[in-house]
Amino acid sequence: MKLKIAIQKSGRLSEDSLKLLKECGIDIAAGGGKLRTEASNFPLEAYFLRDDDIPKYVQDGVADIGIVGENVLLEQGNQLTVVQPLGFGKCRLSLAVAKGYDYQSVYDLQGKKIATSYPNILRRFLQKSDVQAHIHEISGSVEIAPGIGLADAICDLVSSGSTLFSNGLKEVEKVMVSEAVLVANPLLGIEGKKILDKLVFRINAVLKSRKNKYILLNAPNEKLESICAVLPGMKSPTIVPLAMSGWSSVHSVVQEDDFWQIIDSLQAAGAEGILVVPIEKMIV
Ligand code: PRT
Ligand code: ZN
Repeated sequence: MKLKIAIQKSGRLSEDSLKLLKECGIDIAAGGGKLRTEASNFPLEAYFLRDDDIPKYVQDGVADIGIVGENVLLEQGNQLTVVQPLGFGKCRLSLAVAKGYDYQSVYDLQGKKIATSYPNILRRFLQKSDVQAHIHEISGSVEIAPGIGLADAICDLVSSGSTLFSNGLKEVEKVMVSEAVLVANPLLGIEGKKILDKLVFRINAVLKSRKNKYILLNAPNEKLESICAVLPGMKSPTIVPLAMSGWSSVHSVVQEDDFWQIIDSLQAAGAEGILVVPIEKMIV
């Protein structure tokens, strides 16, 4: 059996989805307008689809699993299992109004016209906020709606904010945050689940490695204790003596989030010759 995965054919999630699979050691020859292709070295068959179609294909069992933005999932309301977030395709769904608009609170949207491609998510947000507004559903170029008099506000995806900025808009409410997630058909059979578990194991190893760095440094032996106090390591740091007596090399793994703070503390504790290296896979 082969597990069937639905991936966005061409768009913001395509490259990162294929890159993730490649880093999991799965070779998929995409491109050339192909709709379907098989991995050469893993029991996986990829279907290339529009992102909006992915939840339905997985729901209907045409594909077993898929990679799609949480925004699309929530908008469509499918009953899929979210297996795990994938750390890319990060964005937020936000409300925005003209820059000059004196916006105070969500109640300023009462009775206003809001253009969006996400009517269901927006409707729920407005209901929760106890605001009645007119939702005008459009499928693309939402950001131009206020400028051409089609709407007073928009509700659209934002990542860098430059689209809003260049259209004279400002972000005023964050409706949801989103990233790409791996979804699965809840009725996936035992054999399919086994392949999925294998895939998830590899994905976790890749995602963990992206969040961590391998660090090597030299230190005089009398400073080792204070240096090790800063470095957690996977179990504890590795210490190897240097050829020069009285000195050691310390190896450890640090999280990207704490990275600069740890470097500062290490230098203060007497570390020298600090090297930081990317980790390719991390199995813990
Ligand atoms: O053809 P298909 O239907 O497959 O693709 P699509 O055009 O519908 O989707 P696509 O490729 O644009 O986006 C796919 C997914 O990427 C979305 O569903 C989100 O989960 C995720 N994503 C992440 C984004 C963005 N960031 C994003 N910035 N999707 C869209 N945008 C758009 C946004 O709509 C706006 O037009 O980018 C513009 C804003 O970007 P900034 O950087 O200027 O703020
Ligand atoms: Zn789409």
